[in-house]
Amino acid sequence: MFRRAVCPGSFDPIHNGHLDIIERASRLYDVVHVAVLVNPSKKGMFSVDERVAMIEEITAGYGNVKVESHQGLLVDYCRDRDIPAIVKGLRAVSDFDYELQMAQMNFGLTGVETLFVPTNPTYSFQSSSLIKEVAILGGDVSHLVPDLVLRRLTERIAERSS
Ligand code: COD
Repeated sequence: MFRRAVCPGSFDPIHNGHLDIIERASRLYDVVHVAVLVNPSKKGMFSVDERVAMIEEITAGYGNVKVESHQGLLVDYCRDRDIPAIVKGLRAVSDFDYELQMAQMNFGLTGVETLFVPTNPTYSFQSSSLIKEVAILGGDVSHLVPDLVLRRLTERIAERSS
């Protein structure tokens, strides 16, 4: 039986901190699902399809990563695909309270486990929202995101300002 896990998130857009967790999960599990969760009340910088396409291209070399979007509860995504584990990166104590609540809620709903991976300190300050803010205001984010994401971010910001 394949050992499966899911790395869920908004990934708007994916950055090097996310990628570090996905790569580490891909060494621990036979198949890693990356689930781009749709939040209908939140308009992102990138559409969900654009996020999925970027992550697919960036993770293609890992060989065991499957990228999909999902609208609804994460536990339903896991149940429909027989995924017993959710892998999350923990950046700091400030992440812990909310992540613990979600882990306990998800376990209570269907028994799915959550495993926390301590973030690599190199990436612990990274978040998609800060990266977008810095990029929009003209700062250099080239060391924080994969090259493909940097190109798409630059294009999107140029489109919006034209
Ligand atoms: N380094 C390492 N890991 C990181 C970093 C970093 N710098 N930043 C983020 N991460 C990891 C974290 O594990 C994070 O959870 C994940 O990457 C995704 O990050 P984001 O910012 O893209 O995504 P979030 O935090 O918006 O994702 C929240 C979810 C979409 C996972 C959550 O809201 C959810 O499960 N929604 C589905 C609906 C649902 O089931 N709700 C009930 C929850 S109990």
